[in-house]
Amino acid sequence: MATDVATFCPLCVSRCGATATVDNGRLLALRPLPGHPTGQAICVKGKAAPEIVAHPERLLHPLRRTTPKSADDPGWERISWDEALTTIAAKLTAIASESGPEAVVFGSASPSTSAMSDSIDWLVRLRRAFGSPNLLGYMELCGWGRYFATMYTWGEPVPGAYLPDLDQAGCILYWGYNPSVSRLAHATATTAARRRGAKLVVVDPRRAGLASKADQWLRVRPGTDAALALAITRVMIENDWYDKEFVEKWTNASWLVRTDTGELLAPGTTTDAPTRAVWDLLAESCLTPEEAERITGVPAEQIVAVARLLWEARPVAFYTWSGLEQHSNATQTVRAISQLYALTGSLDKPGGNVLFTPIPANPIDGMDLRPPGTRAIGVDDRPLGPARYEFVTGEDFYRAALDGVPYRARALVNFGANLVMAHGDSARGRDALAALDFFVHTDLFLNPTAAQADLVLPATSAWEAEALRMGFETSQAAQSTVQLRQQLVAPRGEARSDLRIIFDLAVALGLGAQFFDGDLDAAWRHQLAPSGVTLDQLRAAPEGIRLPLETVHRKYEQRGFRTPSGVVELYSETLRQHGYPPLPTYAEPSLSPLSRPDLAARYPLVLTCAKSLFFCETQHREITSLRKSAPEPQVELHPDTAAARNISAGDWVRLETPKGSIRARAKFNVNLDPGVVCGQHGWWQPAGDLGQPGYPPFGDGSANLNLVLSQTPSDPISGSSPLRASLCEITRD
Ligand SMILES: Nc1nc2c(c(=O)[nH]1)N[C@H]1C(S)=C(S)[C@@H](COP(=O)(O)OP(=O)(O)OC[C@H]3O[C@@H](n4cnc5c(=O)[nH]c(N)nc54)[C@H](O)[C@@H]3O)O[C@H]1N2
Ligand SMILES: Nc1nc2c(c(=O)[nH]1)N[C@H]1C(S)=C(S)[C@@H](COP(=O)(O)OP(=O)(O)OC[C@H]3O[C@@H](n4cnc5c(=O)[nH]c(N)nc54)[C@H](O)[C@@H]3O)O[C@H]1N2
Ligand code: SF4
Ligand SMILES: [Mo]
Repeated sequence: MATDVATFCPLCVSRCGATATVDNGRLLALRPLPGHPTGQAICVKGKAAPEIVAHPERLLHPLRRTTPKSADDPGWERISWDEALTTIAAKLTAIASESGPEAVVFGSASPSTSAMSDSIDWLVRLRRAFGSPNLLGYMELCGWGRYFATMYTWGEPVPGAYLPDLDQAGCILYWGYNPSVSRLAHATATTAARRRGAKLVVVDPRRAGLASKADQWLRVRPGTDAALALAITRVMIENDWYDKEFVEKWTNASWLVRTDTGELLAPGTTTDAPTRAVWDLLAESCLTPEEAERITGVPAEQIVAVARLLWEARPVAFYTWSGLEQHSNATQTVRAISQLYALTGSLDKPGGNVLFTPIPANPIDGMDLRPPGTRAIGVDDRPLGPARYEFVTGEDFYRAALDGVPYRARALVNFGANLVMAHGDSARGRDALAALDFFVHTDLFLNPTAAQADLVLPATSAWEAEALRMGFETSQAAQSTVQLRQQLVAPRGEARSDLRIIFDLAVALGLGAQFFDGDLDAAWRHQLAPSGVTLDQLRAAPEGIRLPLETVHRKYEQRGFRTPSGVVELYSETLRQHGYPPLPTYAEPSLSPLSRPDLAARYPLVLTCAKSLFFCETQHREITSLRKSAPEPQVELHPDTAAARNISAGDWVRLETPKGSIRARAKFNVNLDPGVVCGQHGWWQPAGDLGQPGYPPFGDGSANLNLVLSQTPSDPISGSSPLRASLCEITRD
């Protein structure tokens, strides 16, 4: 008999509350769970959960390769879990004793695109307990701008942790973020906010998702967002459309700067040197709307109108994401938007960006286990970048594996990440993986990254194992909810949950003492203890338990900001001391028609990309119901751009960059700037049921966008790759 069980979908960052229908050991359906704070809706991917669980190509057993990495066929051979775990522990221990634990890099699929969100903190704990400072986790492509770049202004992650208070916002600003595709819970909350009268501003080269409903849609040229922000800021300043009290009291606007050295002087410092106030320097470094129009393509009048709207409709709540992360100027762009946001005075106020109070919990990510004395890969080159926070960029990892700089990365323990498809320079990624002495990959499917592994471990899907989620982030109600996702169906084959594998590995490595001797329940009890909620209570309440937590506003009035100076650092002395511009600046993207006129003649179009509603990143092309809706890789272009090249809608085209070419179908989009095209990454998997082919990740016939995109020249501060603004030409195939 079919039964309904409350659960949540962890396939993407939305983590939608859901009702699962289970019958006779099979998952039949996933539907919304309206009482759950993220349960208003389920997307097509969530609805496809039963197909994912039951897919015939799922990995079911641990496998060992039997041929050299250069061979076309890894010759996978089934082995037991015991043998797999013993082999991994022996290899990692040997490498650590020969080369130090830092030679072992740990990797994870992004928690925004996979159920690794269930276990990422425990993986970080394992890495730290093992002694490695190196986590390969897409920080430079996905999280840097939201989390760490903003630390240099706010001392805290805004908007990464300080999320938009959509329920009370007067004006919502989405900048390079399309939640209709990427985070359903934000999209539904935004629609509700619009209904009660909130204004909406969207900055995006495409009129996608909520952009079509926005009060203002700013069609920015990819990679020029900082120029736009600097012009909006200038209009705010010139018209007094900013929060003077906040700026004076809580930022360093009134502090003095030595004009001979650029040094920022703390209030009260005396000097004979010439000085100017930060505010004056800042105002001068902004752009006029006309200058910004020339750079960004956004009309000057619209820039003025948006500055006015932000002021009149405040409080402003904002979010930025992929559209701003993957650029050679990512850090400065985020700095410019942080500056603009500081002027609204909306931070940490109702309806602005706030820190929804989290459920009290014991931290499990093992900060206390960090061994002293290791140096993360990349920290020498970019001391303020991701490596400072123990994240390795793709390019730095490849260099460490291939060239031994700054030391040799010899092993990779990877959970899910499809590195070769997800980073630019795919072929270099494959070579880097082949150069490792040992590579173990855990996944549900054999992806092109797994093809370079020595061992492959089968992971359960989200519905085959329990998982604990403390906080659903998007509102106070969501952040107050703790839920233990139940095991709904038995694991397929010998698959184990990522969490089980992490704990088993820890025990095999002799780190059981830091992992509750492999006892997951004991680990969760420890994690939960400060919350007052017990594991038994959660098992009896599959829909989750909501705690009576309240958001605390204007925390800075009690304790200041968590920057070195205690105020919002519009002028960053930290950046200056490292040789970077202390005030937000605009730098032309590294691969643009203006910065590379030599390439622009041959590759005249600006190339960006965006996610698909139907798939997560490089996944899900094998799922029949999803592939039916989006059967082939597409590139969006303006009809005039197509006509000039004799291309009709639906034609197969070649997307050519200086690195090579890939295939895609032409999709017309009249709302695009004719000079801009938008591709899709992630195409490799066939959908057997539909007779839809796969595409080789490398070489002829490939549809892998990242094969022809490059990781460099990257952002000088973070190493972010220019995946969202480069140059290409489109021709008929
Ligand atoms: N359906 C689905 N959901 C997902 C994912 C998925 O693959 N599929 N992935 C998950 C992950 S890992 C992430 S990181 C999030 C990302 O979520 P989003 O950031 O919302 O994802 P994107 O659609 O890639 O990018 C957002 C918008 O940025 C625009 N854009 C491109 N270039 C620029 C630019 O230079 N400037 C500006 N201002 N905008 C630009 C694109 O047109 C796009 O509409 O989504 C998560 N959720
Ligand atoms: N050109 C271009 N490149 C991009 C992006 C872009 O927008 N444009 N986006 C970038 C971003 S934002 C990100 S986050 C990265 C994403 O890159 P990845 O994090 O590598 O994400 P996916 O491509 O979704 O691949 C996830 C892999 O994990 C496996 N997997 C899924 N769920 C689980 C699980 O629960 N456990 C385990 N062990 N494995 C699982 C999947 O089968 C798949 O093989 O790509 C980046 N690359
Ligand atoms: S939006 Fe994300 S979390 Fe929600 S149902 Fe779809 S895939 Fe699952
Ligand atoms: Mo991401």
